[in-house]
Amino acid sequence: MKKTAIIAMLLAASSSAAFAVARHGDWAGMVMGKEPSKIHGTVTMAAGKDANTTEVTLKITGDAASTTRPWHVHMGSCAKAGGVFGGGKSYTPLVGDAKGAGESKATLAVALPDTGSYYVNLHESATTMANIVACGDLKHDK
Ligand SMILES: [Cu+2]
Repeated sequence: MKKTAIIAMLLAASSSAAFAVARHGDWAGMVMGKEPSKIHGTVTMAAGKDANTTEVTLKITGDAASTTRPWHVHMGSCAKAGGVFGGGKSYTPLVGDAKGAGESKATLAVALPDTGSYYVNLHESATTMANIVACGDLKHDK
């Protein structure tokens, strides 16, 4: 009887530890380049440190050397584009290094959403925003 209770507690402790990496309610996705781009990456969206803020982290590799890519989380999906989420001014363009890798973070002045559809996109450049070089749908960890 007692042994069973201890085992149950240990199981509960180990499963909550596994969830510590991606918290309940977080969003995450894989970013893939559109031909001919070889971009690969990840995006995560989680509650920010301050109340009613959301922190987005974008990491990519495989881009052309030393590029600057405007990017945003948008509402919708890669297949069905929508508007920018959380205000376009919150996003600082991603500056890639000589190996085509880069990282950018954005803090949005909105609470982490619990519903909806979101995706991240990387635009070719500030002057060719209509050209999307990479995209990734975000999945909700419910
Ligand atoms: Cu965008």
